Amino acid sequence: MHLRSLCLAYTVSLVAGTALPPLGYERKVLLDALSKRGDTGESCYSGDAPLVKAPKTNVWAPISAQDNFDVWTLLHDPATALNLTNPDDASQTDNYVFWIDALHMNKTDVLPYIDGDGPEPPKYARAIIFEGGKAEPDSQEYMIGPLPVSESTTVQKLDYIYNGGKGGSVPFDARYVDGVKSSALTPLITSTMSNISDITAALFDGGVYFGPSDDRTTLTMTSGTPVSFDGSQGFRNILFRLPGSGSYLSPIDFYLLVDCSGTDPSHYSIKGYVTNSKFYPDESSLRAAFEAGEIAETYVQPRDQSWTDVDYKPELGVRALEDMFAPQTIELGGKRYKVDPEAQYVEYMGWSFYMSFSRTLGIMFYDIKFKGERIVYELSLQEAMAQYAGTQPKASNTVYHDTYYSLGTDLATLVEGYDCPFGSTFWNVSYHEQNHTTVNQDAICIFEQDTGVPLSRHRYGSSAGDYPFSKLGVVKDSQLVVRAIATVGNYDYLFSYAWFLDGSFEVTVRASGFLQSSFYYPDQKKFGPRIAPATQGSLHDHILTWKADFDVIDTANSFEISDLVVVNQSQPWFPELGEFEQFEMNTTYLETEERFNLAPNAKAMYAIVNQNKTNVWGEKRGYRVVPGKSNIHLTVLNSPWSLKNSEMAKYHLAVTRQHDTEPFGNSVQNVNLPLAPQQDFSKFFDNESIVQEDLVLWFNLGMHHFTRAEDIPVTLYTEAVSTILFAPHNFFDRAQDGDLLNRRWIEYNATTDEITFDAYGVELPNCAMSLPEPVYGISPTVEEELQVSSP
Ligand SMILES: *[C@@H]1O[C@H](CO)[C@@H](O)[C@H](O)[C@H]1NC(C)=O
Ligand SMILES: *[C@@H]1O[C@H](CO)[C@@H](O)[C@H](O)[C@H]1NC(C)=O
Ligand SMILES: *[C@@H]1O[C@H](CO)[C@@H](O)[C@H](O)[C@H]1NC(C)=O
Ligand SMILES: *[C@@H]1O[C@H](CO)[C@@H](O)[C@H](O)[C@H]1NC(C)=O
Ligand SMILES: *[C@@H]1O[C@H](CO)[C@@H](O)[C@H](O)[C@H]1NC(C)=O
Ligand SMILES: *[C@@H]1O[C@H](CO)[C@@H](O)[C@H](O)[C@H]1NC(C)=O
Ligand SMILES: *[C@@H]1O[C@H](CO)[C@@H](O)[C@H](O)[C@H]1NC(C)=O
Ligand SMILES: *[C@@H]1O[C@H](CO)[C@@H](O)[C@H](O)[C@H]1NC(C)=O
Ligand SMILES: *[C@@H]1O[C@H](CO)[C@@H](O)[C@H](O)[C@H]1NC(C)=O
Ligand SMILES: *[C@@H]1O[C@H](CO)[C@@H](O)[C@H](O)[C@H]1NC(C)=O
Ligand SMILES: [Cu+2]
Repeated sequence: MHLRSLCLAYTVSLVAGTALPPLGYERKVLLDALSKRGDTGESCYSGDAPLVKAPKTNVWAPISAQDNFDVWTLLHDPATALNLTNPDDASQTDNYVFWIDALHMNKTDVLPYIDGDGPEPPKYARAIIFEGGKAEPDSQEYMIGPLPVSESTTVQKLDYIYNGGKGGSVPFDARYVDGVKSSALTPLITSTMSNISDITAALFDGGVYFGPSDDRTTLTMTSGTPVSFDGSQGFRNILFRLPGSGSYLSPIDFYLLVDCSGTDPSHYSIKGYVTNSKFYPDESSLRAAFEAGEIAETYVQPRDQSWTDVDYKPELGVRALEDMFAPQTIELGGKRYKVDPEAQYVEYMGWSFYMSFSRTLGIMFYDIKFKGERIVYELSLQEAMAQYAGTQPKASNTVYHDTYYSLGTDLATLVEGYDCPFGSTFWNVSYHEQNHTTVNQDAICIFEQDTGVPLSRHRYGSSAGDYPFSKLGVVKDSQLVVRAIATVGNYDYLFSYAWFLDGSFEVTVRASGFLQSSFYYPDQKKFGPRIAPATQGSLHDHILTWKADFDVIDTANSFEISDLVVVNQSQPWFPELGEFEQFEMNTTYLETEERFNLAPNAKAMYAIVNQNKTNVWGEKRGYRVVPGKSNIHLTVLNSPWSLKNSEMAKYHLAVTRQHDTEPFGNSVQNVNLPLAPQQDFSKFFDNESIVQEDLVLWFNLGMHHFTRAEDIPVTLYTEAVSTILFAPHNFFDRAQDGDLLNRRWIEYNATTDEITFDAYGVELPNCAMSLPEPVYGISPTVEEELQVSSP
C-alpha cells in the first residue's frame, strides 16, 4: 500500500494548464477522467452520493416556481384590490411588488408534524409590496396562504414578526433603493454634475458625470445606506468613482450630498459638495474656491484597473515548484454521506438535517440531529452587517445590512476544485423575481474532507523498550462541509458549516473581495493605510449574526455558565500553606433573556443544557459554545447610523425565549431606520424566564477589518475569518469516537518483539495510478531563486 497510488494523476494531466475554462468545466473534466478507468486498477471516484429518502416533507423548503407564479397572479388580480402596477413600468407613486419569498414556518406548527402525527403545516408566502400609490406611501408586507393558491388562500398584512410598532409597514423614505427610486434622483444629479463638469474634469483627470447613459460620462456614482434615519427624511451621500470592475478601489475625492425626501422629485435638492475635506453648500461657493485655486488634488486614480483583477500577476515573481498541481481533497473511498436532493436532506455519520434557502438569508439548516437526537431546530444566518469609519461622507454614512440586498440571491456558481473540492456534490438555489424563477446553478456544495489531524490518539508504553508492551490507538478525523459563497456587491462571503464525527459542528465565515475604499488623505491614516496610488483602505467592522435555535433533546433547555473563579482556600493536609489560591467552577444558569459578551481570558464556559436529561453519570446533557476565531461585536454602539437597527450586532452572544413572533433578528429594510427600527432586537429582552424553556442562541461572528496593502487586489480568506464551534458537553457518556472503524490499533509485545496492527478492514483504495516522478537532486533555495528572478 503506497500513498503514491492515489488517483490524482488524471486530474493533474487533464485539469492543470487549461486556459480560462467556463464554470463547471473542471468538474466535467474530472468526472470524465475518473470515469475512464485505468488499465491497472479501479477508479477512486465512486460517483454521486447515495440517495436516501427524507423521513418527512421538508416543510421549510422555499416555495416552488409555480407557487410564486400563482401568488404573483393572485396579488395582481383586481379582486385582491392591491391596485398593482407591473414593476417594470412603475414609478415611485405606484404600487408594485418588490419581492416574494417563503414565509418562515411557525415552530409551534412544525413540531407536532416532525415529531408526531400532526398534520403537515400549511405553507405561506411573504411578499413585500411597495405602495407609493397610497396617501401615505410606504412598503407593506403581506402573508399569502395557505399554498398552493386555492379558494381558501388569503392575502393578509404581515405584521406579527415585527416589533417596531408599524408591523410590516416601512415608510417611503426608508424603503429599499430600487431602480425606480434611484432613477427619480438621476435628473438632479445629472444636472448638478453637468453644471460643474469643468471643475471635475480639471480636478479628476477628465472625470465628468453627465448622467448614467451619456457617452461623455467618465465617472460612476455610489451611495451607501442608511438613506434615512427614521423614515421621515430621505438623503443620499454620493461618492464618485472611476467606473469599471475595480470601481470599489477607485474612488475620487468628490461627494455630493442630496436631500431626496418624499416621492416628488421636484422637491429634491442639493445640500452641498465635499472635496479636499471641505464642504461647499452650493455651486457658487465650490466654483469660487476652485477659481481661487483653493482646490487641488495631489493623488490621481489610475484609469487602468487591471491591478484590481484577481488574475495571475507574473511581476510578483516565480515560486519554485508552484507550477505543479496543488494538493486536493478527494473522497477516495467514495461518498460517505447520503442525500435527498429533492427534500434537501443530508445524512452523514450520525448527523441528519434538512436545508432551506431564502433570498435574504441564504442557506439555512433545520432539524439538526445527531444519532437520532435533536440538537438544533434551526441554524440560520440573520444578518451580515458592515459599518465603516471615516471622516468623508460616504465612509461615515455606510452601514450595510446585506439581507437588504437579498444576500441569498447572490449565492452563485462555485468553481469546482477551487471554491469546493473536486467531486463535491453541488446543489442549485432558486429564487423568484416577479412572476419567474431564477436558478443559480451549483451554488451550494457538499463534501467530506480530511481535516489533516487525527480525531484522537494515545500511545502507551515507551520507545526505550522498558515496558513489557506498548499500544497506540489513533482515529482518523474528517468532516462534512456545506458551503456557499455570497458575492454581495464588493464582498465574497464564504459560509462553511462543518459537521464533525464526534457530534461537534462549526460555523465559519470568511470574507474576500474588494474593500469599499476611500480616496487617500495623508492626514486621515487613523481610518486606514494607503493601499494603492490614490486609495485608502477604509477601516470597518463586519458583524454577522446567526440564530441557533437549540433543542437539546427537546425544547426544555437552560443556558449554563461555568465561570472560573479564584478563591482562597486552606487544605488541612497542607497546613504550612495556610490559605492559598485555587480555581474552581461557579456554575449558574441564566435566569432571564440576556445579551452579553464572552468573558475575558475565555474564563467562562457556556453551554445549552437540558437540566432534565442526564447522561449515565447523572450529568446534565448539553452542548457547549466554543468560541473560535474573531468572535467580536460591533465596535461603535451609539452611532446614529446604526443606533437601534443593528442591536443584533452589539454583543457576542444573546439568549432569548423562542417565539413564533420573533423568527428573525433583523428585518430586511431596517438599515434605513436606525432611529425608528422596524425590528428592534433589543426588545426581545423583556425579562422572560429562560430556565428549562425553548431557547434561541444568537451569536455574532465577524472581523474588525484593519485594512492593509494585502487587501489589494482583494481581501484574503486566510485572515478575514471567524469561527464558532458547538460541541457535546456531557451529552454522551463518552467520546463518540469508539464506533469509528477508520482507525489504527497497534500493539507491541516487548517480550516477543511482535507488532500487531489492526486496520478494521478499512483499507486505502488502490487506484493504481502513478504520480509524476519526483525531481531528484539539489534544487535552489528561495534566496537563490529570488536573486535569479530579481531585475
Ligand atoms: C391606484 O394606484 C394609482 C397609482 O398607480 C393611483 O393613482 C390610484 O389612485 C390608485 N387607486 C386607488 C383606488 O387607490
Ligand atoms: C404564526 O404564529 C403567529 C403567532 O401566533 C400567528 O399570528 C401567525 O398567523 C402564524 N403564521 C402562520 C403562517 O401560521
Ligand atoms: C444647472 O444649470 C442650469 C443652467 O444654468 C440651471 O437651469 C440648473 O438649475 C442647474 N442645475 C442645478 C441642479 O443647479
Ligand atoms: C441545477 O440546475 C440545472 C439547470 O437548471 C439543472 O440541469 C440541474 O439538474 C439542477 N441540479 C440539481 C441538483 O437540481
Ligand atoms: C410575467 O409577467 C410579464 C410582465 O407582466 C409578462 O409579460 C409575462 O407574460 C408573464 N409571464 C407569464 C409566464 O405569465
Ligand atoms: C488570596 O489571599 C492573598 C493573601 O491575602 C491575596 O493577596 C489574594 O488577593 C487573595 N486572592 C483572592 C482571589 O482573593
Ligand atoms: C457565582 O456566581 C454567582 C452568580 O453570578 C455569584 O453571585 C457568586 O458570587 C459567584 N460565586 C463565586 C464564588 O464567585
Ligand atoms: C422534567 O421531566 C419530568 C418528566 O418528564 C417533568 O414532569 C418535569 O416537569 C420536567 N421538569 C423540567 C424542569 O423540565
Ligand atoms: C424580571 O423578573 C423578575 C422575576 O421574574 C423580577 O424579580 C425582576 O424585577 C424583573 N426585572 C425587570 C427588569 O423587569
Ligand atoms: C507478550 O507475549 C508473551 C509471549 O507470548 C505473552 O506471554 C504475553 O502475555 C504477551 N503480552 C501481552 C501484553 O500481550
Ligand atoms: Cu472588510
